[in-house]
Amino acid sequence: AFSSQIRHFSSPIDPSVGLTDDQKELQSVARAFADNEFAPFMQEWDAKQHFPVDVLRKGAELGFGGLYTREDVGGAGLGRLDTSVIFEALSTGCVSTTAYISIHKMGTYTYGSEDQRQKHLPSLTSMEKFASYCLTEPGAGSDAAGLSTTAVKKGSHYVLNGSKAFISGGGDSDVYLIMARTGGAGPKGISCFLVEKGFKGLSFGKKEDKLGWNSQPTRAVIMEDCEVPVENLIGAEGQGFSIAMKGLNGGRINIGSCSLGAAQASIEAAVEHVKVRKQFNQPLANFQNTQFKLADMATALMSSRLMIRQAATMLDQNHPDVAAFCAMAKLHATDECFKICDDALQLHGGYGYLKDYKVNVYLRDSRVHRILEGTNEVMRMVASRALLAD
Ligand code: FAD
Ligand code: 2MC
Repeated sequence: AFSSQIRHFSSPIDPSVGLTDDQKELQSVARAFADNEFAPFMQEWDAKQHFPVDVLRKGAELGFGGLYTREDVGGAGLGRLDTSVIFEALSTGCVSTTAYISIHKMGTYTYGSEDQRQKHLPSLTSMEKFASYCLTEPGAGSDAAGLSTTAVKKGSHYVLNGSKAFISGGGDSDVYLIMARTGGAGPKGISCFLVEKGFKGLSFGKKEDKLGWNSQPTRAVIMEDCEVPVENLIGAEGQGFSIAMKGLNGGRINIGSCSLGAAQASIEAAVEHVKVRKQFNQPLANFQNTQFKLADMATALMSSRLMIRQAATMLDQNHPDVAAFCAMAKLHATDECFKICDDALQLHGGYGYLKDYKVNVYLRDSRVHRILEGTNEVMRMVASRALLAD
């Protein structure tokens, strides 16, 4: 499905450096889609809190709805490094919309049976239906294994009670991958369920008003004696936390990739601005502060991209330390790229603070990447535990 002209950049922040010809091709298709379908509308979607369902479906025609899902159910069958390259390119056009595609993918990511795959995945990879990933609760954010939503088996159904907080796509999605407790306290007592919109006892909270990520809705997901057929249990009872964590390793790479795209686009915007804007009778680009700032931003983008791509490769290779690699890459890339967006805004002066300019959207959208998919403090926890393990 992927075909387009390869785009040639000539710049020290060229994101195609080191990629294979196939990956460069995927990248140029994604960047063209971002330039044509996302970028012209990003600010309007942000201002109006518009969820661009039609554009997402158009992207699914190119394979974006199931990038690393197998081809038998409509996926593109790509690897995690390929996917990272695509998410980075898409994010240059709209971080928030790209990040939703990643979360949809996490909701689609299933260790389910062949029957479950064939039943649910074709309509998710085509984005005819949308998916959400539901781990966080009001009382269990960083301490995800402390979740208290319960699932009790009664005949042919599990009955779920509890609520999930901050669910991306919540209310609009058709399918909810929900972690709930079937056993005792801690991670081993958690199971994973596929809950469909319309199931009795499933409802949603109000749409949250957010600093960024405005092109996708966020709502609480509420279960009150919600009846879920036993065939919608994903994997076996007790495997839910492991399924959730494995999904998050890839999610953390994807979110880091979205930060790379925000940083790339912010640097591109800053470079353009400082060449044109004059103060003290010369372009801002003439000042050494501007030059050194841009050099530092490019260096930070490069180190972030290398870490994200290395971790994505570790994920492709199923490396035993993959959780720590993904955590360290997410920590570094999301912190550094947020700073790059902030520096780009600073180089724009007062104009950067105006919503007419895109840099403030990249800044607001990428701020939350330091919080969700595990806060950057939790990333330090994951990395240090791996370092100190016996
Ligand atoms: P808390 O856990 O209360 O943390 C508050 C602060 O305390 C943080 O700085 C944290 O790092 C720190 N802290 C906590 N414990 C420790 C510790 N032991 N040591 C040091 N510091 C600590 N979740 C989903 O399941 N699905 C989604 O689709 C989803 N989408 C989201 C979309 C948005 C826009 C947002 C904002 C959140 C989303 N989340 C989602 C939830 C997100 O994953 C959580 O917000 C995040 O994991 C942090 O949990 P918390 O908000 O409860 O913060
Ligand atoms: N990959 C694979 N396995 C993992 C893992 C990972 N990233 N993280 C933990 N595990 C395993 C761990 O190895 C252990 O397995 P075993 O018992 O076989 O040894 C099991 O899970 C339990 O782990 P811990 O003993 O470390 O459990 P603890 O409760 O102490 O800490 C912690 C777990 C803090 C790492 C986990 O709760 C966490 O990641 N919290 C952050 C939650 C989070 O990321 N939420 C994001 C929600 S989604 C979102 O924000 C979106 C926008 C979609």
